[in-house]
Amino acid sequence: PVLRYNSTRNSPKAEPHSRTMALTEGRRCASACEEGKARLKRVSIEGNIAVGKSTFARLLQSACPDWEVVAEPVATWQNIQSGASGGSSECSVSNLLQMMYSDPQRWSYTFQTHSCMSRMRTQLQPPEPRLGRGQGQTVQVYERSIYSDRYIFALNSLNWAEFGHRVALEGIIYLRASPQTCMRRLQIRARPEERAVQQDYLDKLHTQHEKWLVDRSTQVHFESLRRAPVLQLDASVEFKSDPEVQQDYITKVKDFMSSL
Ligand code: UDP
Ligand code: D5M
Ligand code: MG
Repeated sequence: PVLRYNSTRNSPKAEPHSRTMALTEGRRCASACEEGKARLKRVSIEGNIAVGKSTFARLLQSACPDWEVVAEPVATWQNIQSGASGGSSECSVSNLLQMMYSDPQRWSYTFQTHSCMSRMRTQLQPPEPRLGRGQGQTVQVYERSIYSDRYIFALNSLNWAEFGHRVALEGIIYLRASPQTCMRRLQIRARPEERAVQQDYLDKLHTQHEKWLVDRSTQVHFESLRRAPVLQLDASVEFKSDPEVQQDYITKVKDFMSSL
């Protein structure tokens, strides 16, 4: 199941914090939801590990309850259930995130395939009927996308041609911060699986983000993605605890969404 930040049918395996984010329905997303163009807008939030994507996604969902903000399914990667086999009714649970960090040579490919398929499922999921519909606009915001798997982590190449426009993005929000800031936040968050993450790994991922979303020098295989506008937000500031910055960023996202 897709993990939504304010869904009434949220998965029990959503990250604990995402489950606590039931939000007040009924508030409206003034500029974008009411004045935007009449169509589906799909945008992803991209950025390095621990830059603050989930934190920002929650803020966005609170400010725009009509939008569908979808969490990265990390909690499901930490709880992969393999079904019963050979007549046994037992079902085992594995932490694929842990396995990938502990033995990348053995598990990276499996992890890439799995994470990419789970994101694909998310992006192919039709929008939930929400308040904003009927007002002429439906907005879906994903925490990362299938393109992060491809252009940031793995350059892995599933044959996506067959999905074409069904997984297209109209825009990208790039939360940009130095890899040193991300390392500091990663340590604050202290996920056990990420204890072995080194600074140079975050440096490399930062370079990949910059090439893809700032220099735009990554060779991108999809015409629509090459043209997708990027909204850059400075995530090096402590937006989590600064309501003024939050307000400014939410306004920027709404304006960006209206422009798409
Ligand atoms: N964080 C912070 N200040 C900020 C944004 C995030 O201290 O302005 C912290 C947040 O509370 C968490 C860590 O940084 O402990 C990583 O944030 P998050 O899980 O949102 O990052 P993601 O990996 O989703 O990008
Ligand atoms: O990212 C979630 C965690 O999952 C973080 O440790 C990075 C890892 N991740 C996500 N996608 C991939 C791919 N495709 N390959 C390798 N590792 C991946 P966070 O930034 O914390 O939300
Ligand atoms: Mg996250």
